[in-house]
Amino acid sequence: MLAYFVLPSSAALLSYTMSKNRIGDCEKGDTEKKAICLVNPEKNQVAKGIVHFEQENQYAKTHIFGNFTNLSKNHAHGFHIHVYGNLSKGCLTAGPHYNPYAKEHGGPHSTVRHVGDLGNVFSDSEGNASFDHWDPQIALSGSNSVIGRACVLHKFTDDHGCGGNGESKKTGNAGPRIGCGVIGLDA
Ligand SMILES: [Cu+2]
Ligand SMILES: [Zn+2]
Repeated sequence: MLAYFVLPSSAALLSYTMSKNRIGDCEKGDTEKKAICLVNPEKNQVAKGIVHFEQENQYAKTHIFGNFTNLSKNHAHGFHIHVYGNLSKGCLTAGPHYNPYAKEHGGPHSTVRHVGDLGNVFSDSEGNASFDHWDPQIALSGSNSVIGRACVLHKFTDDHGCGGNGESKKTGNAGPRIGCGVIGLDA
């Protein structure tokens, strides 16, 4: 008699727990996701790059790494994720920095930042650069997903919001957009 009352309720609890955290036998979001952004030069510009994104699950930091060529020599170029993947009028139609929480602009390690703030890409004496960063805010699924948005490379250096003017808190004074691409899913 006791078992009759206990069993259904534990079964209900178990099924509740399972439906909350699981889809079938799989934990929600436990599959690794990968994405790629081919950075192509804006009109009359030459900078290019390839950037990879890898996230083990939706709660993990996203590994963002890649290479750039034809940059200004020995220079820091601002690099961000902008909100739209629309490049119909070049990098301009990618819109502002991806900022789902309506915060001020910052650097990749700032507490207050746009989700899309990736800081700078640092070039060597030949204008080549590699980029390698683990990001706690950028995601490849869920509400902060950057899939279908754009990665944008700038002419000037991102001041991480420390430039002491209004533009610094919006764009980091990174200046014109010299290259961009859409972030798409990768195998
Ligand atoms: Cu930007
Ligand atoms: Zn920003």
